[in-house]
Amino acid sequence: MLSRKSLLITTFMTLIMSGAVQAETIQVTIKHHAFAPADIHAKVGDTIKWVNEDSVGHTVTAKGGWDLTLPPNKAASEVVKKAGEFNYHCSIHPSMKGHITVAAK
Ligand SMILES: [Cu+2]
Repeated sequence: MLSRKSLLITTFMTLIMSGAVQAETIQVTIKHHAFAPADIHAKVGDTIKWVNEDSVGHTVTAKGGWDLTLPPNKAASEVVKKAGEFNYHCSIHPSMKGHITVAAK
């Protein structure tokens, strides 16, 4: 007979395998005026979280897409909704650039 604990584990594993816990969070750190990693791969439904570790503010700006403002030592995130290739930059420091490749689910 299954114990309560193994029943819980079985339920959890089933959830994972059924895809209910499939979406991932991908973290991009902003440090020394650069996105790291600058080039990431994600799937539709994933969350991208930018963490600003600089002492100045930055933005995550994509044409026709996101425009997130990140004050010093703050984070902001966005759920990826469509597949494709996306370039983004910081509107305060245009030399800061990032790239995201999003695969369909
Ligand atoms: Cu910046």
